[in-house]
Amino acid sequence: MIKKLLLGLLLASHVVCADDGYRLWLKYDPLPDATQRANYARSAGFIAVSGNDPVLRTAASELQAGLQGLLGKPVPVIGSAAGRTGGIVLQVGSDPALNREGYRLASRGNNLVVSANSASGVLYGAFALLRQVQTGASVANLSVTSNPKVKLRMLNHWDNVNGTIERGYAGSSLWKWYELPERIDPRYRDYARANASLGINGTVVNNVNASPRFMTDEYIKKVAALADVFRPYGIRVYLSVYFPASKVVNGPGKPALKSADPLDPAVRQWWAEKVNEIYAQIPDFGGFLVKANSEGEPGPQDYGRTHADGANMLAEALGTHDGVVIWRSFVYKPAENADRFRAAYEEFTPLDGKFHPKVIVQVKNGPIDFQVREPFSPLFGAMPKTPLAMEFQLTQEYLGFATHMVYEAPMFKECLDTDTHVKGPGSTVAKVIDGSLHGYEQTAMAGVANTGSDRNWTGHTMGQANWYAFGRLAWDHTLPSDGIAREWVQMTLTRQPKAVQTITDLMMRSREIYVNYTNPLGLHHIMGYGIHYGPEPWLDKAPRPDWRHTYYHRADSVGVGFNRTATGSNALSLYTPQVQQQWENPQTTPLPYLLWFHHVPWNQTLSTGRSLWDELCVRYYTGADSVRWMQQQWAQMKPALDPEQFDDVAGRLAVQQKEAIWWRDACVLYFGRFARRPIPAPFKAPDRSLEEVKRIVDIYQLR
Ligand code: BDP
Repeated sequence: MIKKLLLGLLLASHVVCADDGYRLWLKYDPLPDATQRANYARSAGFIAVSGNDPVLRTAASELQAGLQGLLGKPVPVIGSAAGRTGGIVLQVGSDPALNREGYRLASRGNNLVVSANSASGVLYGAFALLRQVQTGASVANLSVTSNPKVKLRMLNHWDNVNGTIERGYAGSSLWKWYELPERIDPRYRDYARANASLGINGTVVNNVNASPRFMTDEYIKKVAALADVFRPYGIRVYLSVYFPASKVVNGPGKPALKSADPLDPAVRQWWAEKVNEIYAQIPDFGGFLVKANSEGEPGPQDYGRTHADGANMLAEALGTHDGVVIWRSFVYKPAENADRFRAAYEEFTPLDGKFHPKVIVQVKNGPIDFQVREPFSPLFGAMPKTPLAMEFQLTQEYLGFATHMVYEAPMFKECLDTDTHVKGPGSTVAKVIDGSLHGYEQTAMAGVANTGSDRNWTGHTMGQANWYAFGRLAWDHTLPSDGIAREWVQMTLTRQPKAVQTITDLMMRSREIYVNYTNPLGLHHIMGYGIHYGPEPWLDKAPRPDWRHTYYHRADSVGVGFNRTATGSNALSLYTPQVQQQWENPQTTPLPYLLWFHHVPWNQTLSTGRSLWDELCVRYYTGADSVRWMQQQWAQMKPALDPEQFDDVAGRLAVQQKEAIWWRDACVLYFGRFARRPIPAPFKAPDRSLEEVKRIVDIYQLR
């Protein structure tokens, strides 16, 4: 009786208690339906696990905590299932159907068996089983096998020593460097749990614009303390490297060098010793991430060497340690008439085949820089002898920070599912990344993290879905975006079927809506200078030509857009003929990519039957109007949601609505000066002038 009463109270408190979002998708509140709880409970009488492997122990304790919460009853962890039925058995074995981290969930007799070829595999299986229960899926006659398609599934934190996060919008860094290694914030463990639940197995803890401090003994100790927390969750730490660290970091017991030339034996020796120092403290250290000769960061080219020379030097320094060098391809040189689109391709393709086997080249999804929509980077498919990793950005640097709701999975999938045609039809970007196209040994996918010290981790509640979706897609890029969204909503926000459907729909449309009111038809790089927030298409002064926004949209009295065909920069020629064919003719280029490749006359009729100018206006206006629709949809969800989570999103949507109009007005007023055409009916011209809108940007950026 008392037990029933307590459970009742627990269930009731779940409905009225405000949820601050801290628990992410690992809430484990009791399932509301008693029959369902009883059904699951019949298969969860115990959790059997033998041995003391820390990762296996984590699997058991996570499963225990999760099931106890969801089923509202204790689930004992025991050493062996011998002679017992009606429970869950965790097992490491040797299963030819599984790779190193894959798992199998199977009903065997009256038990549920979670098996894998490694303890990490069992951990991922345990979380998969929890997900079944969290989303109300049946566990009867269970038969699931799942293998990760990519080996290194990692977050990249752009976190600085002083606690700030480059492009972070959810508070300050999670890592309290000033307290480490002595004090371990409990949040580090919760961070690891969340990642492990998705199969993320690596984390680069510091900014790619790296401080040399991370190569000092003092910081290696701090990083080692984090690694100790993450290890039982199957997560390895990596460090971003300041390439000339050998010139600034002393000791232990020796002064810094005069050089960072990767071919200088003293420099090579310095790195070999540094690597040994790191591995002495972090035996499972994952390796290095490097941004070199890019945006002012130093690199091997400062010594007349190539990216391959630099990367290979670090790879050789890793020696026999089990680590990798992840070298970023995000580079571009200042050159007045060049097209930044071509830069990475031109620097990296000549180096194909020249990299050490421990090197992976990490490529941003598009050729420019995490814009709201980009064609896939032409490097994908063009470096068959070099493992290429995908770099996605979860933090919404160009997608409205933590204010605008943009569910990113469809954007990630759009890139992954695109056909490069390099080895005939079906040569998708995903197949380049997962190694199946070129037989890469190393495979990796990275997401630039959107986490921070905000209580709900990501600022915008809905931002959690981007972390979630990235992890799920890094595990299996064939998962559908809507399925991932649905899962996340059920685990995080509500289990009410109608609300799950409505919110999933909202999420699925959110990115296209954002594209429409900011950069429709393939416009790109017209956001606020430096801050990368709000509209600033008029920007025509900046230290580099390719930081000016007029460089990207090229609006004039004839039309708008960047001609990247043979009559322009010819960046299109970097793709296979089949891809070129899709994008070379302005009459047939799919509208989302039109202005990426063509300078299109304002009066040209598009496939929609409207002129370019009219179509642009339709997109800006309907895009902004759609945010009202999002607000309305969200408002209707109130009864199904926790009040704090409801309010958080409702408030941010209100700002988004105001700012969608800001974007719309700025862009139609600015481009309208070139097009010299009226805003088409039924839309009304903005009731403010371009000068007024420009002032908003100035105030916003405090310039
Ligand atoms: C740009 C960001 C900048 C990063 C850079 C990078 O604005 O802060 O350092 O990407 O990826 O988009 O290195």
